[in-house]
Amino acid sequence: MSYEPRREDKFSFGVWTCANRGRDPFGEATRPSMDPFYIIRKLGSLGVWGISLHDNDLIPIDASAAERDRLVSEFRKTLADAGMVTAAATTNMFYDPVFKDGGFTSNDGRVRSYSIQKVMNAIDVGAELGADTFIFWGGREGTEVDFSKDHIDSVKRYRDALNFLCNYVKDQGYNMRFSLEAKPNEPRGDIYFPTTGALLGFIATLEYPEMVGVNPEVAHELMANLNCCHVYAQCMDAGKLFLVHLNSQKYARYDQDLRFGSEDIQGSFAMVHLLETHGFDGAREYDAHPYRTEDEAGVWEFVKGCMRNYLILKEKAAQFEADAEVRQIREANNGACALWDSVAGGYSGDKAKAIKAEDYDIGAMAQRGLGYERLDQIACEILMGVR
Ligand code: XLS
Ligand code: MG
Repeated sequence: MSYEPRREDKFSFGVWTCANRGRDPFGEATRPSMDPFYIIRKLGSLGVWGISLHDNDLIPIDASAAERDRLVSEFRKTLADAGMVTAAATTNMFYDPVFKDGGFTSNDGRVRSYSIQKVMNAIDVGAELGADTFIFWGGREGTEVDFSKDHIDSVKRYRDALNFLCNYVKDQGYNMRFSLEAKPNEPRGDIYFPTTGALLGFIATLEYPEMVGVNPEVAHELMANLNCCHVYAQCMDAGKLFLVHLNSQKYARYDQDLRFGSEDIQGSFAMVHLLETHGFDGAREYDAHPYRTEDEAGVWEFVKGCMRNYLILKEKAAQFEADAEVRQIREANNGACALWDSVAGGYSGDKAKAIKAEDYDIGAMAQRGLGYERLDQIACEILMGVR
């Protein structure tokens, strides 16, 4: 296999990932800036299907209306020429100092209403660029000082904001859904809705829950010490996995946003295996950035590496699924049971009686080894390239 990305692979990159100049809290930028149009053309030539963008990745926060219109139409044209799509749009509600204590959850009502204005404008841009998904990552929505906000008010304000914005989308007749992204901390000491599970609970309280899903990011889940593959699975079951933000992360650190597959190969394999074996059809979006050590050539190596690693792991997932020994181990463990089938078929009093009346030899049931040492070793050997 060539591992050459094709549009059908639905790989997408945030414009900000390639535009990242390597600035960090301790050091200046190490790369010159690249304009978004150049980034799109380059990504298109590398087989990328879509891009995502924050409003201010394209339009400066103080741009005039004419400047905004010019940039949006040039962006549209560049995308069309490159044969690409806008996978998602979002709002930058974290960079400008006005958001230093949050947008929707700021204590200042004028900051909250300015946030609604900024998001509505960004939604308009997203709609003009053909995005059907709009991301909300509330990086400044949180606290360092827990006595600085009424947290119940914060939840209510977040809900009021999202309800208002869902109504705005409907009112405009846009074909657009919202995707919420969790992160436990950074840049705030604590960010509201720190995990995807917290967001799923919150979504159920919104006015239009069917319009709202999630885009869990690998590094964010690992920062919260969670298993991202399990997170994806629960979201898929709930019909809420709108897109994924892929990257890699060393254990228990800050948000490193490393090239997908560069760390935790087995965890990355598990995610690709899940997405591919269950026919996930959303964008495989990379939200990561090149090492600070890289020049422009390194940026494109980073882009190619993210997609290539995914495709290699996809091939390995298919190999794992086709492996006769893997099948044997699974079959040996998949004990059929008519009583269980009756549970899955729904409750009845008679079924309850039958299950209660059954004699379970739990000693015998517990005795058999399950072969997971072997199963994991097979996965390791496939991943290490010797099987
Ligand atoms: C930051 C987030 C951010 C969102 C989009 O940690 O991942 O990049 O995905 O605003
Ligand atoms: Mg992200």
